[in-house]
Amino acid sequence: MFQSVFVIKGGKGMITKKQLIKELRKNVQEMYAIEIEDATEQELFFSLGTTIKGIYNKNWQKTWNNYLAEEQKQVYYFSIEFLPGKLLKSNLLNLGILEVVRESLAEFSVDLEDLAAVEKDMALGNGGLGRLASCFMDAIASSGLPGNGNGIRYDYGLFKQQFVDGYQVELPDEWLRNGNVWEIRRDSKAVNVHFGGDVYMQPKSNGKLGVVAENETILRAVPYDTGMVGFENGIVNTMRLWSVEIPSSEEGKYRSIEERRVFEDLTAVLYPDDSNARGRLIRLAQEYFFVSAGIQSIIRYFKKLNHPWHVLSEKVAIHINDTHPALCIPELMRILMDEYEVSWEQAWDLTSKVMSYTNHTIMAEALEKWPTYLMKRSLPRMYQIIKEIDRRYVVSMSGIHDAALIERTRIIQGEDIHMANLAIIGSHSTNGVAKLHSDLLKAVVLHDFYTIYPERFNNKTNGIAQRRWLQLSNEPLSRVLDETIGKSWRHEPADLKLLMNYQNDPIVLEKLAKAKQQKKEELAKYIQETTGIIVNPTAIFDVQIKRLHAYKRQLLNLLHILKLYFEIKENPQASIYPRVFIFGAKAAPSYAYAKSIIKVINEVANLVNHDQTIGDKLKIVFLPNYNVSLAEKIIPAADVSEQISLASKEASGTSNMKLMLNGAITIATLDGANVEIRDAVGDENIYIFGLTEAEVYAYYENKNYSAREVYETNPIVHRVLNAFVDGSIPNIEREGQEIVDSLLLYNDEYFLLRDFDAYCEAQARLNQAYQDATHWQKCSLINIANAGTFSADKTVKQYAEDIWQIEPLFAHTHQGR
Ligand code: NBY
Repeated sequence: MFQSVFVIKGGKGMITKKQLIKELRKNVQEMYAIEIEDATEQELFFSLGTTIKGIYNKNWQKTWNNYLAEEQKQVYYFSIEFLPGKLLKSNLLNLGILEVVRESLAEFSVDLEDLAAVEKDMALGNGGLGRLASCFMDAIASSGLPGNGNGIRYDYGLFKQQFVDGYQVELPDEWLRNGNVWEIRRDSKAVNVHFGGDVYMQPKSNGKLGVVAENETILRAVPYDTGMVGFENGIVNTMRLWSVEIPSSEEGKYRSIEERRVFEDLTAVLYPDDSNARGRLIRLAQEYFFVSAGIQSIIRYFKKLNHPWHVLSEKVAIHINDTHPALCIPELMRILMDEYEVSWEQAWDLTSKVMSYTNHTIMAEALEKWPTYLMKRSLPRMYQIIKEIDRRYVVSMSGIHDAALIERTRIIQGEDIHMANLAIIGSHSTNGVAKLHSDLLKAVVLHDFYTIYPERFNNKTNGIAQRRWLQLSNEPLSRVLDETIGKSWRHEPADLKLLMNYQNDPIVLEKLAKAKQQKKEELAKYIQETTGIIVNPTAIFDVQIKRLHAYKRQLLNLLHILKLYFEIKENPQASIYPRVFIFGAKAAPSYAYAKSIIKVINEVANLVNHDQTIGDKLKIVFLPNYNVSLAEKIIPAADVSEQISLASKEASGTSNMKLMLNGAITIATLDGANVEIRDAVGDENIYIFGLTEAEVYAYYENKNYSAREVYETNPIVHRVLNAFVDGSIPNIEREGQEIVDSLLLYNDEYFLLRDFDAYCEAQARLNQAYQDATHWQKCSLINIANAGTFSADKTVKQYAEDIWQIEPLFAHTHQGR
């Protein structure tokens, strides 16, 4: 029975150069009726992708057959966003054939890097939340864990960003235009999803009450599967993304093209908002669509195993990534009750055992609420079940907890359905994404629930896939690590710790500096090619990359830059080490204030970069269209990592971990995972500044912050703010005023002015420290050495043990790697 698992092999030696070229040649011939030598890059990329897929398909089948044969418990990670980026090199690395393929292509004078660049980023996510889901997919497969992704195959991913006159312009992301070589469409696994209509109860022939639905709109959910290749372990898991189609039986039912369009376009675009939960009908329909399709396919799988229902929670775990998939809870209830006549009590018991939920934010505007009328109208059966969950919740808590507490925690309040409340009540686990964040959930945001269900709350600090964020994106550093500490870190990120033994070794420090320099030169070249700006590659590369949001305080960074600018102008002799400030950030298209900040950064860049008196001392580069692929270029070249959100607002952050792993030194507030980074590297190896979370809350409590007072009493703040409205910065009449108003008129919601001096002071220390190259390099080494603790492999193992109760495939067969 365990036989087949032994056949699974991964890693080096999987295929020889000769075999690979033979396969590739065959594919080019079959797909395009030409020879490798005559193929365009595009054709070659697709043929190579097909070849690679052919290599892992057997393992994909075997992995699946083993899960089936062993009936292993599986986790299904439901996420409305996945952000894998490009897959070619990641698949090659994980299959252990990166070098073989590189060398094979070289025989035809083809550079693997050029081919890899042909692939379009798969950008079906906004930012941290979506990228985390993809790091987890990589880590789950690489840890040999039985886990699958479930999401939406958007026709258009996150918009492409361009700057026109310094303004953000959004263009559609046509990532599927040339086809997607990695996906497999599975018509045989398509399911129907029902919307709207009238739902009521009626006695069935067996006398029991049954649910009858009339006038529903029925849509077809077609799955497209992508293999998630584990790192040198022969495992290939599945990310299943659903696409909408109109079933042929329904064709005639639409009254108008407009009406049809709404449904046809259900999976057309990703909502580009990473912070505001907007109550849009289509968004709700998207949520239900992938939830219902996913749960149906899970139940179909479970039925195959032929077990009684009470075994469900021993075979299946369902993870709800933020509240967007929270309808998993009523949908599983519906299927169990309506389709299989399971009692409410048993269905509820199973549902809460199966479900778990991660919260990614404390920002009130991001907490999802749906108007009851919308739920009632578009998903009437969901509404009925949610109402009943809510009713039973209130009844079960009465007499145990006081009425006010129950009112504050129930699901339906006034005209709204609170999705986080549904997710917490209907699951057995709620976790935050960094220690501080999880503590704040317990103490503040979800405190009421914590008093009711203390045992459900736990922390799972985020992690990153070091395969993509170090092995793939930073080959020079990876080589230095191999030479210095051996290669075990490639499988076991914790082994990066071995580097600590070399913190005083001048040769190693020198090698690390060289590796960094190489990546800085590559980035400098890219900057010149894409923006025309010439930067000095020996300057400090100071990086802030993340979505544009007021709480992340890109504006604080800009205030400091302006301070430096004025200082240099006044005193060209000032001892400021040359610095390049690099930004990458998209603003939600509807987020006007964030867009104003982009405009202002671009105008300041324009002013400073063209100022002859400044020269090389200060350059500002806002790279357009920040995405996974651009992150892979920027992060390895960074000297400084800006993590300057207002304490308590950033749930975790993950770019902080990626930058640290690549030897950047962090300047940060004690927010999110920055706190744990500080604990890992020690106070001497990070620049911490600003209000703590407790001080921020004290201000809220005492309501005694006055931004205007800072402005009136701090001459530098005065000077810098005036520049926004006195014409010193050209072309920002409207935006400059808007920003000054937000700071002075509306009292600076995110305490930029309060933290300004502390930030500048930390920046000055950093500037000083950089000039002692050995000291800086040692600090950088210590950051790299301690970054292993933020590995996604470690994080998903914690989820697997504490929340999902799943085991690696190899644990079952007692087969080590
Ligand atoms: O999740 C991010 C957090 O801001 C970041 O601190 C954390 O590291 C990361 C992973 O845990 N949250 C995030 O990316 N959120 C979204 O993208 C998002 C998207 C949509 C909506 C809300 C948030 N929405 O309301 O529709």
